[in-house]
Amino acid sequence: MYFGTATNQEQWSNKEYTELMLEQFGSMTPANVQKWMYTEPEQGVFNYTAGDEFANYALKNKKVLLCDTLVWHQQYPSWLDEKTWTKKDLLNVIYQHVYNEVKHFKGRCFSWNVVNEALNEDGTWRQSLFYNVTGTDYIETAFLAASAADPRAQLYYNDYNIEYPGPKSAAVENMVKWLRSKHVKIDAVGLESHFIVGQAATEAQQQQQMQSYIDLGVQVVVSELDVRFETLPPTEAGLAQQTVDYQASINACIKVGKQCMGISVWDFDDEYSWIPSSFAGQGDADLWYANFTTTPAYTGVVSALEAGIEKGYKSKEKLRL
Ligand code: 9MR
Repeated sequence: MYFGTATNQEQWSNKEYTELMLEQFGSMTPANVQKWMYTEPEQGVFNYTAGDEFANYALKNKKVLLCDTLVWHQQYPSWLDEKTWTKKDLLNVIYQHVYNEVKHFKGRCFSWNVVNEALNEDGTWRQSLFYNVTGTDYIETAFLAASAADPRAQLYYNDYNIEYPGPKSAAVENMVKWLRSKHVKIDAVGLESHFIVGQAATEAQQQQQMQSYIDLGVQVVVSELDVRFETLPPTEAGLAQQTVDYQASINACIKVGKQCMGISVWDFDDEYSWIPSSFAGQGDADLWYANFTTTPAYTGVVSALEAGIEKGYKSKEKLRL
């Protein structure tokens, strides 16, 4: 099992940040540099400079490299929207993009988030460029291209609000069944786990939902965990609740056993969190405050992980927290 974080190179010039990252985490996910807009800025012109820098740095520091993301309705290049595509041509473009990128990083990525966030909250398909032109064929094409390019990389479907039973998680289950029935390689579901303090899925709900995916023959990961406050500053009671909310995900992952392969937080220090720019006035979602002191949730996460290790659920390897 790994316990890791998403990060960006821009932050690595901060020594305090980088020391913590290298000391505390067992895996690294690039929060941006492997996304389509950066890796294929013009059609057929690939740029892996920043992605390579990230990958090599992570591996040099003996981190598990979790690669992110191949097909997503955000952060894709503008040329995709500037043309009117036939289904055949767009599927070909998707195949070429995924194949080229996965091949480039072959042997370095433990996993790929192949398709991100393809569903609406009610379990219907998101009306993205990809869906509008190809229907659900783009999903199959992306997974096929990824498995052809690197048969050893773990291939994930990754989404949020799929950590508990409901229409969206039911739709993910159907997607897994559909891909598996067609013998398309999909290894795990990534549960992003972007929660709000006091509104997170409970440990029991998360364990139940993880088990539902596992029962379909795939594994699970907690891929982007954070628990944000809707109003700031946090109260003492809020901090205690945030700790419980963080622990719910850790404990659920531990309880389902090896089939939950790992947990990543999406940024670990509030200074660099994505939250304030996406949710004005919200924040303090991470395990360290902006000034690099630990939050109560950090202590709670460490004790939940240690309890899991003692019970023998997890190996200590790669687990730095
Ligand atoms: O952390 C990423 C941030 O730097 C980008 O500006 C943002 C663009 O939407 O994407 C963030 O990462 C997202 C991830 O790729 C998918 N799940 C939600 C994450 C937070 O938005």
